[in-house]
Amino acid sequence: MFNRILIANRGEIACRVMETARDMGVKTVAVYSDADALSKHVAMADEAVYIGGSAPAESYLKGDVIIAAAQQTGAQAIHPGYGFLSENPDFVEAVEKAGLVFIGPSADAIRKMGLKDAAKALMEEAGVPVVPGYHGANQDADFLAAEAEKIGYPVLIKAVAGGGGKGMRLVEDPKHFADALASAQGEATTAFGNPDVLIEKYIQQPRHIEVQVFGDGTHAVHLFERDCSLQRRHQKVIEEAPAPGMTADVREAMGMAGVRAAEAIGYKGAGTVEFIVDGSDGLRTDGFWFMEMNTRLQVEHPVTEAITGVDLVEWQLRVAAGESLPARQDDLTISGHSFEVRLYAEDVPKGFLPATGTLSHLQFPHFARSDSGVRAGDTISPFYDPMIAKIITYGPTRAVALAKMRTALAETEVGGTVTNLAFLGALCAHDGFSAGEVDTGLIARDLDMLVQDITPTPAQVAWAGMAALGLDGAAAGEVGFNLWGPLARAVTLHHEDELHEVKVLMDGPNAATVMVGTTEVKATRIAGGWHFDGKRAAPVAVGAGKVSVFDSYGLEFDINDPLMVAGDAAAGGNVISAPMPGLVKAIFAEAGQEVKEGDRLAILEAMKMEHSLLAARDGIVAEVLAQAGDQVQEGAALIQLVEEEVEDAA
Ligand code: MV4
Repeated sequence: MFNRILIANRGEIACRVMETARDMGVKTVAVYSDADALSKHVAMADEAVYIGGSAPAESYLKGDVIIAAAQQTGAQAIHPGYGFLSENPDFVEAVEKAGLVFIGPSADAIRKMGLKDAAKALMEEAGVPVVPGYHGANQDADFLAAEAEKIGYPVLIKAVAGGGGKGMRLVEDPKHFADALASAQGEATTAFGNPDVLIEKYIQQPRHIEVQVFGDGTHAVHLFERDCSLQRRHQKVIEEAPAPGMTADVREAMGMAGVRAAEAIGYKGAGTVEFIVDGSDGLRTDGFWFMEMNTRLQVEHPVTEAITGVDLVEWQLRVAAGESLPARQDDLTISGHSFEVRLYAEDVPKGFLPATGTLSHLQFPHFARSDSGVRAGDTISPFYDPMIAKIITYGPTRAVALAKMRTALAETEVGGTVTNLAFLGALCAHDGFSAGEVDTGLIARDLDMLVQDITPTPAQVAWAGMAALGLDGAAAGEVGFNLWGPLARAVTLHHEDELHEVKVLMDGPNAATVMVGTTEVKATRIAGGWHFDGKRAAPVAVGAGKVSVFDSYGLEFDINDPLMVAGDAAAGGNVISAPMPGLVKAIFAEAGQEVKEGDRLAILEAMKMEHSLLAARDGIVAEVLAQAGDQVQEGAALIQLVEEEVEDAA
């Protein structure tokens, strides 16, 4: 076994790998970027090496810098995690050339699965079912149209270099084929620099079922299937194992197809063979087809671990260190059922917009596995995937595992950012999903029902207001006698574009009258804890200008700080500041320049989007305080305007 490995990744997967390495007595080396200097994966590692700037291209994608870090710390092997360099064959070759072990497949195996058309041809040869279609070299439009006729409509045009649905076109009628082909080729050229496409029979009501495989470079075993049909725009939301409705013979057929796929390319390590499955009429041994192979450990591997009892990272380390496969196929069995949800910092009602924030509070469920790369106090930055945690439950049956997930989600508390918790809760309570009716269209079909704008109740707003004012002290006397009396205290809270005016009048140490707008709410303290309508108030957390009430899967309020508002008003729009942390992409102003209200003065890139920053008034630029390429914090002043004379200034 290795003495020391380097983990070329960050976040939850870096932490996940380190946990197993630690259990196996293997020392760990973390690498980190500027944004991650204080992060959990750095704290967990035995040592950590700084590798560059926050943008992935400046750090986690720098293969040469990472290899140098491994050599400098005496690491013998590199675990790539998922994403970043995990499926980059050039990186694998560079690692091996440096005399290190890549914990994963060979460069050759990765390349063989990299191009969809070549991979499909190879799989067909290996006896793995592939979707009926054309995946050859002839890209002539008339030829492809003739192939589409042979396959039979509806057909799907896919980019050979594609993935995640990019460059994909559904054609239901031959008269639309030529246009769809041209548009798919155009998108493929822009996205991948390769216009080539393949044509497939379109599978109606598809399910996504994947087989976990594990190879030693020659032989492979499978660790059964996962169902990842619950997706939104090709992003997995909930995964489970085993697949609902799976039968012994379909499982055997899919498992063996996965093994043939892995052995055909001499696969070493953990991999996943994805199948598209016709879900229109139960599962059939002739109703699944190879889609692609992911040549890495996947995000959703914990559900397989739960039902097989195998630690897949332990297997990865053992096989990479030269041991033979830890189990034979006949030794592997499954029992029970497992679910995984992906908890994200995102604004679901705003179209699942990625969110950022400092986690003022973080509590994971007591009776579930939580894989996370963040702790309370950590920041979800705009540079990386905003996943907060994966929550995994296990039970003897699907119904029990799902009920445990509902409880686990209700127990989860995240303060300091909005999350998709309520969305996950709604999914886990969805009747069709509960009944095991999973398909890739479920979320889109029922989106309105799953995404509900949560309107906080007056009691919840009152409680948030009390917390914002520091009047939520649990112990009697904490509030202080000076605070209760005839004087009302007021605060304004924002929740999803709604403003809430809250006035709190302390009627005594154990009673308060709270006005939420024009609604009166009574709060009483019983045995030290505040109650509304006889019900104990939910936990709250206050921090960084926000109040989080851990009720209804978490309500996030922004505190409208009267000092800040006063400051803004006094500034009279003198300063253009960053509304969130991000990267300055461009500045369109220079000192002395005249600007008009609404002029675009800068572009800030944050949360995978560009935000235009506009002049709040007419004026003259006094000073430019940032330049393109700067990483800035929330609130950082970027452009200063010349002070305006304020008429009513004292
Ligand atoms: C398909 C399909 C139907 N028929 N291929 C979407 C992403 C890419 N990896 C494959 N995808 C699909 N390929 C044929 N021949 C439907 C999809 C598809 C899908 C597949 C898996 C999981 C979610 C999906 C959502 C929409 C479409």
